[in-house]
Amino acid sequence: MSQRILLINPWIYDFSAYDFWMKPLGLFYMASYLRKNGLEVQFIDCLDSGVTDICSLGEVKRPTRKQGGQGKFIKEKIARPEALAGIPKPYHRYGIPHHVLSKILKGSEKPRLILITSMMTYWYPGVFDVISVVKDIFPDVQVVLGGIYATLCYDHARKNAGADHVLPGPGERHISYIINDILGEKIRYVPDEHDLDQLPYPAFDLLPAPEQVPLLTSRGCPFRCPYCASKLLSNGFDRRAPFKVVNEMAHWQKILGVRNFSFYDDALLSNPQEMAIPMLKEIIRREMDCHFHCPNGLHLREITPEIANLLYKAGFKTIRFGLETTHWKRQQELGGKVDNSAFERAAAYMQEAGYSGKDIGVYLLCGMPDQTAQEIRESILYVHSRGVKPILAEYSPIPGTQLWNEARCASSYPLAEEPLYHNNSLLPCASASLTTETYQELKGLTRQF
Ligand code: B12
Repeated sequence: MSQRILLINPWIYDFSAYDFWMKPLGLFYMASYLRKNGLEVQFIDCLDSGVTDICSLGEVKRPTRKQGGQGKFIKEKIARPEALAGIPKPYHRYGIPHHVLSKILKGSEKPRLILITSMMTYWYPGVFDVISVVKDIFPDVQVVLGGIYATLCYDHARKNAGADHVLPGPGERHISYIINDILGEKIRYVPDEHDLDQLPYPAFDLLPAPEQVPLLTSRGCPFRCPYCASKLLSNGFDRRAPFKVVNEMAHWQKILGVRNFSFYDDALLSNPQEMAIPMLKEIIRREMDCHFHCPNGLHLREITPEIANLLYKAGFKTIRFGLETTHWKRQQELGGKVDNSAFERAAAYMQEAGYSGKDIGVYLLCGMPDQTAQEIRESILYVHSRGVKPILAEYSPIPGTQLWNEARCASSYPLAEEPLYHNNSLLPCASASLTTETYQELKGLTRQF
């Protein structure tokens, strides 16, 4: 048996999926802690989009990719799980073909341990399938499952995943257990999950041909939005030193030649004197010549003319703001982070800084319990009227969040029994006025921009 630890990013099984700068950042952090402890690692990316020679191993069509690290995944139509049998929409496996994973595993030496990550709670079938493939090929190698699904649906994962260990929460907490107790090795390095500047860089060198790499300037979030699971995933709000974040960008630019970076932070702009302003000034001072993408949404209340100008000059290309709704009452219910005047100011400052309206996407929640189609329509029209682009963010109910009980009552699906029903494309908590037809009409309205 080799001394290698195998890390796997599993398939996505869903009705639709698109690669918006997606990378398994948590798994790459785990890989770097294992290396710091003297262990060898191997990485298999089931979501490889065919940019590497994985494509040549199977008879797969190369998916269309866009410059900068986004694009389509390889996909194959598969049967819907029984719980979704009544949904008349095609269902797919996104990522490398099934037989390609088996082929790669069969061609690999038996690893000492296998670590698998997980993302959306409703993507668990892809995780389970990977576990069953690895168990078929390496029946006596222990499998450890972690990540977001494993944390938010711990009992479900323990009962059904087929993993030997399910470790919820930040992986930093489990490194000693993995190394001492599972591998029986002596631990040399224990990461401190709150001291982010001391953590080794995620092991992105394991990516064969990265188009982009994700960055985290912080863990956790200072806000407590009732629909969000952030505090269940990492409590508190820890930040790195802004200069060290820029050092990391320069490192990847030099080592991997990447010029595109995506931010995965929950609150990148919060308290901007502390992070955004010094970081942006440093990017500009060093003339980094990179492109930055913020698919996860920025807090528009923090936008001032100075920040808008810095974002533009630093090369922030993909701007997404979280507005949620333009209805005052719901804005208050969702924590009062933003109001329409803050949105109007931010939209104007960004356009004055040089952004065109189509560069600025504004996320609007859609399908919240009790949310009428009319509220969503008015929000879309309001965003349009300020010359920027509305984007619907379909609500996904998450166990343990403040809204969970309300979501369960509002839904006709048994959300607590079956995580597949958390799927945002089912609009599982939509009110009666948000029918499939109305939703399609609203989607069309967003595109009329
Ligand atoms: C960045 C992000 C995205 C990115 C993609 C990220 C990716 N990796 O692919 C983008 C912007 C594309 C995205 C999209 C969406 N997202 Co999102 N996203 C996040 C976010 C903010 C960060 C995830 C992350 O990478 N964190 C950083 C890494 C370091 O943390 P991590 O992966 O959790 O890893 C740690 C641990 O989990 C653990 N770990 C991880 N792997 C392993 C493995 C082992 C073996 C072990 C032991 C430990 C371990 O250790 C790691 C280090 O501590 C989370 C919220 C959050 N705070 O986590 C939401 C979150 C996951 N997203 C969510 C949602 C709702 C969505 C959308 C549906 C939003 C929408 N309405 O459109 C879409 C769906 C995308 C789709 N259908 O294609 C929900 C989850 C919903 C659910 N039911 O599961 C979350 C939790 C936010 C929320 N609302 O609460 N998202």
